Amino acid sequence: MAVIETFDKVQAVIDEINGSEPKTAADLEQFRIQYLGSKNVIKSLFGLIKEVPNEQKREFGQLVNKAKNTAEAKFEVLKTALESAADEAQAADIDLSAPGEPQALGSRHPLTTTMNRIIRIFERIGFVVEEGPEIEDDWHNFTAMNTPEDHPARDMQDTFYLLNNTEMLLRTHTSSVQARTMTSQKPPIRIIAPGRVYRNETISARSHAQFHQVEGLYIDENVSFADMKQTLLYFAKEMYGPDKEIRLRPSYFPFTEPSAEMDVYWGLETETDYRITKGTGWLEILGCGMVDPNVLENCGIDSEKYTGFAFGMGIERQAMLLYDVGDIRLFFENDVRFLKQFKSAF
Ligand code: 2NM
Repeated sequence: MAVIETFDKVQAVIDEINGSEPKTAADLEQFRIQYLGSKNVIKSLFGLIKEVPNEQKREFGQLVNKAKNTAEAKFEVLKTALESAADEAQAADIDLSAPGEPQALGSRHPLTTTMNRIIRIFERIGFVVEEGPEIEDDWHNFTAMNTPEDHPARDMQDTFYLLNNTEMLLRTHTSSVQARTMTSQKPPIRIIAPGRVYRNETISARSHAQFHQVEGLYIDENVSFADMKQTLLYFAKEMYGPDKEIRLRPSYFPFTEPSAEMDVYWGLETETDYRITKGTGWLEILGCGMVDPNVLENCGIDSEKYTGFAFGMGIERQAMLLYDVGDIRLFFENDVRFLKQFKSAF
């Protein structure tokens, strides 16, 4: 082949590249295979260099490189043009005046919103949330809590033990979280422990084998029963209204001494008020007391130096009162017809 023809051949390929006008993605792919693919035309042009005299090899190489660069640049331009054409075509299909797609927003579970309300009230006066495992050991759930070996709560009838390890159980209260905190932190301790607990109960409209609790604990030097009373009065007013009154009645828990039940004055205006307060106007809300020195010592806290108060409340009962829910089982069935009635934001 004459040298001049070799140069012409390269120039012809360059002209061909410049002249080609792929219209579709398939055309563009053809173009790519032909000029940029692994067996492309330009590679074969490089092969012709052996037919070019030495003094012209440099010029020839430059021309083939030009072919290569032209192909690459053209490919990029064509690709971008095809892509934006595709975008435009798609955009033309969109009706900008059409209403938006509805986003199905879920709602929080009423037990969650009730717990969150309680948490916020205590957070505002310096309590912090602590959490712990639902599968707990006997020590954190019972022994640390001063619960005697023969206490009925320890009975298989009342507590779910793990079949393969009877040292382990489903926690019956979140006091186990308090035990974990007392053994791992130094006073002052000011915590609330919200969470799910389990008791081996027959399931009915009024009781369930799983329920939720918020417990609280405050340990420091000179914490008194009066501190407890004021803290719980503040809680009752925040939770149920600023005009609310409370009363404490003596009670018993293994982990507190003295112990009390707290009632909130609910009123006696409606028939429902009569029913839920059994005609007294007073509603039992929580249990409380001064932490028994044995509990402090069990958890490694000097009971000569520190005192504390603790309280615990069930969430389901409060949610049933707040939202007028008549059957505790509704909380655990996850029926959307029930759940979607609650649209609270927190
Ligand atoms: C209640 C009632 C009274 C309580 C006690 C403790 C701890 F860890 F300090 F011993 N935590 N929670 C307590 C006290 C719980 O629930 C009805």
